[in-house]
Amino acid sequence: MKPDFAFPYRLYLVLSEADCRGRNPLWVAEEAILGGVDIIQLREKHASNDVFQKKATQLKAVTDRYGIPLIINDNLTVAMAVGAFGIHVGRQDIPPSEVRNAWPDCRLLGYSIERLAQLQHSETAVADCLGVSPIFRTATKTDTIAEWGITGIRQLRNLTGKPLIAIGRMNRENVADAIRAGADCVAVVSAICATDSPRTAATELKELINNAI
Ligand code: TZP
Ligand code: MG
Repeated sequence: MKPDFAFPYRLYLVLSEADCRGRNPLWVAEEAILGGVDIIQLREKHASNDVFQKKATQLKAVTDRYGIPLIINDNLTVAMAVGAFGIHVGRQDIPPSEVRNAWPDCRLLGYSIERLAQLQHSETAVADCLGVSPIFRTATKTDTIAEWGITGIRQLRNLTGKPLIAIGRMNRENVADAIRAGADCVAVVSAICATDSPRTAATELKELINNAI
């Protein structure tokens, strides 16, 4: 199916301080933006609300400067408090319908899809876009169910008009395949955060994505 709307983001950075090799995540974010990242999600699994909100406020100052949307992972309180662009939730988090009720101003509501049956759930219908999670097993997130693989993207593309975000060990070797299979966007952690030059990494990924469209 064709996507319900033209998803305006191609390269999506998922940022956690722990994945930045001791470097300042704000520096990583800015370098990644300068390299071509279109959208950034802050994902801080172990931070308290206060710490998460402080990091989100600091990051929003950077993303605002470049007109880049900031998405908050899981935490609705933080997302609303900092005036984020949106939120990304998974099956163990606050359901998308509750996000909509509590936060009508949310401009991008992402939901992770981990198995095919989830496509039929009413909560999936509420989301603006779907994280296809994971495309490949990754050390960055180990509590995943099964790999979709590139064929999984193709399968989902045939079944839903929701914009699809491919995530999970996406890198220079496979981003073009994901786009050609029907992903609208590719999300990465390590392929940008764990490299010596996040800016160069983002530039290379963006070029590969653009050439595959
Ligand atoms: N959700 C599914 S896989 C993943 C998330 C947050 C981590 C992706 O990290 P990497 O390093 O790009 O494989
Ligand atoms: Mg989650």
